[in-house]
Amino acid sequence: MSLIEKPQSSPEREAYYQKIDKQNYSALWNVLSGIVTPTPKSDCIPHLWEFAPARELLMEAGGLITAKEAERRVLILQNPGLRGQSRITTSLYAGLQLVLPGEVAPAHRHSQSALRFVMDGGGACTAVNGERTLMEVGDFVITPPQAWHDHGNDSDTPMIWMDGLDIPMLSFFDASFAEGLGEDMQEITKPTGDSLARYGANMLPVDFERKGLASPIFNYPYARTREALETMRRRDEWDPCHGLKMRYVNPVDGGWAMPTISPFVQLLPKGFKTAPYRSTDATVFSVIEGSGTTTIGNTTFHWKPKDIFVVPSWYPVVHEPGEDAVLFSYSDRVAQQKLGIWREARGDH
Ligand code: 1HN
Repeated sequence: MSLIEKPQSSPEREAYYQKIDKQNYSALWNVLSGIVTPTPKSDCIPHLWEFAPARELLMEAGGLITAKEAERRVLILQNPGLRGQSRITTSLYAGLQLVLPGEVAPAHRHSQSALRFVMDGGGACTAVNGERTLMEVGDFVITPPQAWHDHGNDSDTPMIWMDGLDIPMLSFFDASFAEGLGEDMQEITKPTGDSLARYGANMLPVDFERKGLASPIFNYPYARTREALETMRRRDEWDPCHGLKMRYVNPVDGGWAMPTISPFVQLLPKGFKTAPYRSTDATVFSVIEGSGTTTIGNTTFHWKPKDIFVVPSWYPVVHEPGEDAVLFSYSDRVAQQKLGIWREARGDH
């Protein structure tokens, strides 16, 4: 038996395989090398989506269907190696959502976790669990599993954000539940800014009891994030593979902000070239500021603000910003870590 080579065929063996197939068996020795591989093998391939053409296509959709009729007016980012599967990596979904001025995306809830990463426009709102938040470019917003959520745009500009969901993960586990509220908007029971004040100011209510695994903060505003990065950079401690990379946390326990998706933000200063890095969590990147290149395996992608690119599991990655750059990213690292399977390698091995 070999992990790498498939045994040779013979007429007797083929007859045997046909016989066992009829009884719902198959021979492990014929498939072993394909299912237990020496290193990760994925149909997910590296790819970059430029923002400008995506925005044009979204605006065209804006003339074809309302947010309400569509439920969510979203263009799914299809990984070219996983077409037709509504996924950007094997375990994660990504889409670009447009909400036009005056529109609402009606209230619903589902077992999938969602993140929003705001890309274009400003001043649209999302409501989660009875609280509304204004969304600005660069904000990272969470919709926890089974939380009622609806979106509205009272501003005078179209608003576009990236949605990141764990849809493929939940479908792998056959654990999808979803329902509509039957109303456009849920009832608002809390003042805007309540959760950020209550849970995001280095304090917690004295008798706080957690509900669920997601962070009780649901908007991590970019203004705060950016200021923190700018203050930290003065110490000039750069990780060779990541520059200055932070993870968004749940203040309740210091763990990840979401139960199934790991969100990150990193600053890469001008002139910095990262050392090769790979990890088993395929990662979706969205450029917030700056331009540069990222080499994923043998392919080099040129990026600028609002572009999105995907790094599959175990591909070596090298970032080379042409100017100070800030990248948002998300992956399934938290899920892999909970299962004890996450792995990384630094440098050229
Ligand atoms: C969803 O609820 C949203 O709330 C966006 O904005 C995209 C894709 C699939 C399933 C639910 C949203 C979604 C989604």
